[in-house]
Amino acid sequence: MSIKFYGFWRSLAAYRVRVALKLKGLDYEEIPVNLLAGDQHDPAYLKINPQGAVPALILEGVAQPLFQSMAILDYLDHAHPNPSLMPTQPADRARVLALAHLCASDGHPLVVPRVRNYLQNTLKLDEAARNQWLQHWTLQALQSFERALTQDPRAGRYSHGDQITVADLCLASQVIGAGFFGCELVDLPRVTAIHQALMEHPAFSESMPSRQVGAPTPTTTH
Ligand SMILES: N[C@@H](CCC(=O)N[C@@H](CS)C(=O)NCC(=O)O)C(=O)O
Repeated sequence: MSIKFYGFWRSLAAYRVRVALKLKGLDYEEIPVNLLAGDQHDPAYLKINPQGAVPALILEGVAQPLFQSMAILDYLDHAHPNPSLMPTQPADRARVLALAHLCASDGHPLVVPRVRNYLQNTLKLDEAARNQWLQHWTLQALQSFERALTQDPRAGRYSHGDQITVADLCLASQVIGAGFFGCELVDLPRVTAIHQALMEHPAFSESMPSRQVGAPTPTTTH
């Protein structure tokens, strides 16, 4: 089955999908959409993802492209159930989705390029104020995640026991964002420990932005 994965090296939402594709052992071709150059607004790309964002997936045998990372993860988990990225019990599923959405629905949307551009170009916030915004909302999601981990005995080596779930994909992407925006991860021991455990898995480490096509070399700033 051929899979075309529209991503971008530094996209946090694309990272989640890249990790899932690797965890499930699926071969894919990654097609970079340069978000810094505005390629997401190209009319041809808008036919693939009407939102003008990455990720998007085109699958052989599936009539329309898939978009929105959480929807893509849900598709992949149903179409390729091994290994599963969700627990089976309803209450456990609700917990995992709650953790995932802390990052994917509440933290991440506040720092995407279109929001950063609006802060800069429309609201005319200077760089210091923009950075304060990015750090504040990125850290707030991680602090909520930390509290949720601390308050629930179901956390384990990973966010939900010893099974890698969508909560972990979202957590890892949020921690990457924290790195991009210069957040200091203090007082987040559970988040930090789980992130370290995830990075020991090749699907997570090989998906890192710095290892993708288009990423700046270590001597270049971004
Ligand atoms: N909720 C969407 C977010 C998609 C999204 O905003 N992706 C960012 C990169 S992480 C993007 O492509 N942004 C383009 C822009 O803001 O112009 C998802 O999870 O797929």
